Amino acid sequence: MSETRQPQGIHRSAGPGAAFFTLLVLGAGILVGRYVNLMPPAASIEAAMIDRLFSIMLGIAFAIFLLVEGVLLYAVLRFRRRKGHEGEGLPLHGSNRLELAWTFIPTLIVFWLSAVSAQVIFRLDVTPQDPLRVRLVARQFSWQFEYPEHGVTSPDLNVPVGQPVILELISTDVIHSFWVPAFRLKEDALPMRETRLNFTASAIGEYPVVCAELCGAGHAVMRTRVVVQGAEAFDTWLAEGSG
Ligand SMILES: [Cu+2]
Repeated sequence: MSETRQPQGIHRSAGPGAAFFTLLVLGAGILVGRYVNLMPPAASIEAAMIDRLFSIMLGIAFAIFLLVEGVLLYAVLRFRRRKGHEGEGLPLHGSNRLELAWTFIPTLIVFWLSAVSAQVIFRLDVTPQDPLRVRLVARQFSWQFEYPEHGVTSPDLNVPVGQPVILELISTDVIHSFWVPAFRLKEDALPMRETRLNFTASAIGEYPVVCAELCGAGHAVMRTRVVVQGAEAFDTWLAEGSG
């Protein structure tokens, strides 16, 4: 029994068990990234690239979770105190190879994810052609959407499907955050400084708008909706609102 606790036994190379475990971790990460979907159905053109990025991150996070918890469980079971063993455990002093690996590989992953994320951010920031301009005034605890070119004001956001929208956000008091889960988009509304959000709705329907920044006692009820309509229905809505 005691030979399994010799120091030289610790440094033997990883066997087929480790190879199988590595494959399991990678496979599970790929499956989770590919098939687990935590968000509501997408309703904007921008959603596809954000979902892709999120899936990659979820897959990597799940693989790392399995790896860490798996190694932890293995260590707990394999190196537990056994009957008849008294006294201290083995005097182990780490492994340079292992420490280099768990420093270098996550660093590479983080740099790569930063680069991919930056790409998405830059693509979201491109000013679209022929946009509909909507101004959003956020206050404790409501949203107000203004269509300055049409003299219309509304408590919910109405947009035509397929047409790019530039939303210009401002707050009259504290910081709020305009979030449409179905669009996968979120932008802060700040006092004193205008922010901007570009999007194109891709599916007709109604989608919740949530304030995602704790902004006071009524924060939880600071909700409204986005109504995405066909071009004609939207024009009718505008005409009724301005009339
Ligand atoms: Cu708010």
